[in-house]
Amino acid sequence: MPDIDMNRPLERSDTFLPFQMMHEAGPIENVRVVDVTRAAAVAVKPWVGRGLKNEADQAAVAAMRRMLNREIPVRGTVVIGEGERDKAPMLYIGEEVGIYRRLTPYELTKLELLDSVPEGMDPFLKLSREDLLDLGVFRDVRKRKIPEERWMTDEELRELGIPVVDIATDPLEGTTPAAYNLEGATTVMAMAERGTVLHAPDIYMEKLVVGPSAAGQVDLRAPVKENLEVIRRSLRRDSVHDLNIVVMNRGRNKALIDEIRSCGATVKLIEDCDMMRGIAAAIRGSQIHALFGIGAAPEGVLTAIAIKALGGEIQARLVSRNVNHRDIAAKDDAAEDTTNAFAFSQEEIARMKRMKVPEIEKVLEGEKIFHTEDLCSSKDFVFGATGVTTGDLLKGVIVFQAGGAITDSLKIGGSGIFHTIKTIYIKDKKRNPVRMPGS
Ligand code: VTB
Repeated sequence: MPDIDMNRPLERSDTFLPFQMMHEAGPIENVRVVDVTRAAAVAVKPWVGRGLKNEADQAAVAAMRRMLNREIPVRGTVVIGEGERDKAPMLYIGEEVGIYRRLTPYELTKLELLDSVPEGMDPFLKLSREDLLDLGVFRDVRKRKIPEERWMTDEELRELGIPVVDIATDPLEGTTPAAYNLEGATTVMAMAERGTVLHAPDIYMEKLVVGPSAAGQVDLRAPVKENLEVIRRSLRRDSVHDLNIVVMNRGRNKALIDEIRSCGATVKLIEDCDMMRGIAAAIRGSQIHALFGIGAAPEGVLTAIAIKALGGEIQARLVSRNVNHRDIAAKDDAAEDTTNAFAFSQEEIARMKRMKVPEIEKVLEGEKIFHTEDLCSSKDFVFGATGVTTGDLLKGVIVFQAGGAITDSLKIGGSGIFHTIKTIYIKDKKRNPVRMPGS
């Protein structure tokens, strides 16, 4: 920190900072992603602790999609989402969302049946009322395609200042903690420039995540001991014993956990949600100094987007789903994982190819290391998250009997500005006046 002389006269540059903050955030960073994650978190709340994972997840997905399509002025394509179209009805990979999405004929039909076609549909939809009627009355309308030239192109939208984005989302990160009312369930959404986010299939990913001070100095291929030493030095700890490293409690990470412990560092074992814990590694005061080990790949890409905004680093390798996914303590035979992490099934290879994962040959050899920039190369981007149940970074949703809720969210983006957003909504302020959080 430079010394500030409080007695010197004010200069022009003193008032510059607030303007700089406003202008550094690009149009994508300014998209209201937290409105989307907040809606999802509040929608999940009634399902917390009910033991119903899918219902909790579906509540988040439906709320997100509705909010995106009604309120968020972008044209977005889901690149990391609920899965492939045939498996997921909503927020599937490839689905277009946002106010400026290209509506499906089915959606148009519904509009037509419910109402007259809203005038406001132009200027992004170049369809006449006759076109719509044409489409609308046929029963097989779902299969019909509206010719490309009828839609505003991405370029035309950009010229109007409308963001055209890739969307990465984990509508409910931690369906298990949500269903069992355990720590750390979160709703998550990120947006970046079109074509800048790795389309990661839903397989596993070996991750090494560190904060800004150790960024650029760790190496996923180096011995654990060396990486721990780099992290110790960068955080100015006297000893490796002061480091708290997060690893998922799974048989596939057993050897790694033993090694970290034998180097003297503490391991924080987690059952779920390695995304927010990875992000916490780049936030001082979170008591988390790094994340190591194998978790899921889509979550790894979302981690990368947030880590990039925070100036940290992630290094990652894609890993087959065949590795051990059981808790270390769950069964004795779960303890050892002798599977080759890179023995991908034919189906996994086909999926990677379909999703255009780069340098597949190297991936198959376990030699392809994805760095932060390989996972997200966008300059203008945004990441938002809202707590469902309380975790390391965010408090869970609180709902009032009298109607209303308190939510806790964070938002970060390309400019590096970090927003913590506490939202209090109360319907009946007579019975339930607004209070300072924590009082
Ligand atoms: C991981 C982790 C996620 O689910 O994917 C985990 O990255 C599932 O791992 O954050 P297993 O297949 O070993 O059970 C989460 O914890 C939550 O979605």
